[in-house]
Amino acid sequence: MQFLSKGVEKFVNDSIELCQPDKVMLIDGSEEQLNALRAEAVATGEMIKLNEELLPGCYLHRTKPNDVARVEGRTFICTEKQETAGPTNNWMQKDEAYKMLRDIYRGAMKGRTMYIIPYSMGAVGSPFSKIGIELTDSIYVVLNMNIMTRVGQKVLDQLGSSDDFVRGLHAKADVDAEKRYICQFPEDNTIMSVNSAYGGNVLLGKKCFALRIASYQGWHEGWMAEHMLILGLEKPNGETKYIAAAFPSACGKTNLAMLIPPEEFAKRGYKIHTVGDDIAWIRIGKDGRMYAINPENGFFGVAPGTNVKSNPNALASTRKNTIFTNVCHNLENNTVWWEGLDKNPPKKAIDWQGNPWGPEEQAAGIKGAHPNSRFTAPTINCPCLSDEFENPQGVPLDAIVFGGRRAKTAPLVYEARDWNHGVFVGSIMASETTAAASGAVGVVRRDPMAMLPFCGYHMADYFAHWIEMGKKVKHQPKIFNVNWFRTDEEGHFLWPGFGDNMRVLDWIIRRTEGTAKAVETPIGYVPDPADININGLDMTEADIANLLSVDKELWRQDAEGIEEFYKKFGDKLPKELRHELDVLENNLR
Ligand code: GTP
Ligand code: SPV
Ligand code: MN
Repeated sequence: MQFLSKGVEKFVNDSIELCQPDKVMLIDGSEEQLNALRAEAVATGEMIKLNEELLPGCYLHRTKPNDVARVEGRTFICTEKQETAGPTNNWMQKDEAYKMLRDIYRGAMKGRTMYIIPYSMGAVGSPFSKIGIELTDSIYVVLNMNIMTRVGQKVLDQLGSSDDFVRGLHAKADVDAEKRYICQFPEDNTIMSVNSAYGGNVLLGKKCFALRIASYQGWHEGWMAEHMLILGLEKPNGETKYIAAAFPSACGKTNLAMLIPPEEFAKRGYKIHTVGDDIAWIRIGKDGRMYAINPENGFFGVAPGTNVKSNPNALASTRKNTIFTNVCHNLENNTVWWEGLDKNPPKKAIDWQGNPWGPEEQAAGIKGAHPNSRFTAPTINCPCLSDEFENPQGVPLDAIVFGGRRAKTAPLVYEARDWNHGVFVGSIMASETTAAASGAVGVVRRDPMAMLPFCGYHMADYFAHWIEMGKKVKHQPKIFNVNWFRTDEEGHFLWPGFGDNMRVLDWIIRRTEGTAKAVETPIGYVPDPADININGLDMTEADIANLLSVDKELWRQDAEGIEEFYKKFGDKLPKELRHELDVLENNLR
């Protein structure tokens, strides 16, 4: 095949020779072509067309039960030297990885069609944006990429004869979990994903490119790729402040990004505008502030727990032109259902594994939807999408927020003393694992900046890059840490969360403006309990004080865990972070 870009031409032709597809199809982005693919996927049973009246343009897809989440154990950073990937990544020597992978890809598309997907991360032509070419043998991937990114001929036109694009080769092969590999080659702008057909493993623009490859690019080019939502908080005076927040997978980014303020705030005119729910690319603007774009064009959101109360905006986003993956198929009206959607589970349904499902199965504790089942919804469906979503320059950040799932230790919110302390706060993040990745759920692990599974290079270099960026930026965003997940002795959440998180955002914004009070503690500034607005909440100031308490003994234990974690990085750990840990230990003495 011929392309204006000789790099694209070589990549496509080499891949055709390796994978030996029967047919090759260039995805031009036209509705005719996409409709034909939808019809084909329905005809082969790959996707199920849902009720056109209730869910227009929506489809259901089930992946194999062994292929329902990211696979961190089989995800590799492949570089010349191990030092580049660092101690927190699985590593393979890149030439050895290419050799091993070529054997798996050889002939893998025989009898299948290879689709060529030109896509742009970020608005086509924005100075922030980057282009990728994904080759895949999966219509599901084509249709998801068409929602999650900007796809088609317009992207090739933008690329022109340039070779500056990220190569992504995906083959379902036999969906053999033993031969599954998600390999990133950051030195070569290349991704190879094989033997999976599930979301984060195969929608290569998302975690593989926009975080693993892009974080490495950002390190070299002076910008940052982060696992962050971006939201605009509009105040009654019409001014909008922007916040980016990093929480690990399935820890509340989509929910916070689409938050609906409680009555107490709504009646005064506060509004939240969604810019992004998962990924932020951050650059320093000419005015010395940090600017962020959301490089994606859709939401790949967790379905279970999404309902009219918890996240009406997310639910509304899924009512048309959405692809559902591994949710429960409601046969009563050919729609979808998942745990936590409503108290009305279908009597006649098919579960995420393709088995009949109804009241009996439910009573037996069998789930209708997989805990990591997802919706792929276009951003334009979101009722609270920010007017700035397409702004090629991004939005200026006033605050950066870190957070995780901690039953104890971390208070509801605290503020870092300065930028370097904020980098420290991000670097020591810990959170309970979730169903978003295969493996045990509920185990506390260190997940710095929510990037442990997504940083494409040595984590100590990544920390150093954060510190460097702080030096370069004239107006540093303030840095905070939040924890919506503190529990009592019986394991009940102490904080109502969801819309009420607005009360914490309000304090954060007032801190950036210098109008809210705080108390100094060994770990940083926490609010004066009286400064968290609890009007309309069934809570007392004493409850808030409890949520904000800093238990020195628990923090001493945490500091020991941080010492252990930091040991991994040896001499490469930036001295600024070593200093912050010394300060913390001293404060706790
Ligand atoms: P990824 O898409 O995997 O990156 O996840 P995410 O960070 O966007 O998480 P999401 O918003 O989808 O939330 C994941 C789970 O956390 C859902 O089951 C939510 O119901 C739950 N959750 C979100 N916000 C809150 C909160 O404020 N409090 C409590 N208790 N649960 C929450
Ligand atoms: C996450 O796991 O953080 C996700 C879903 O956003 S996935 O695309 O599978 O990575
Ligand atoms: Mn995510």
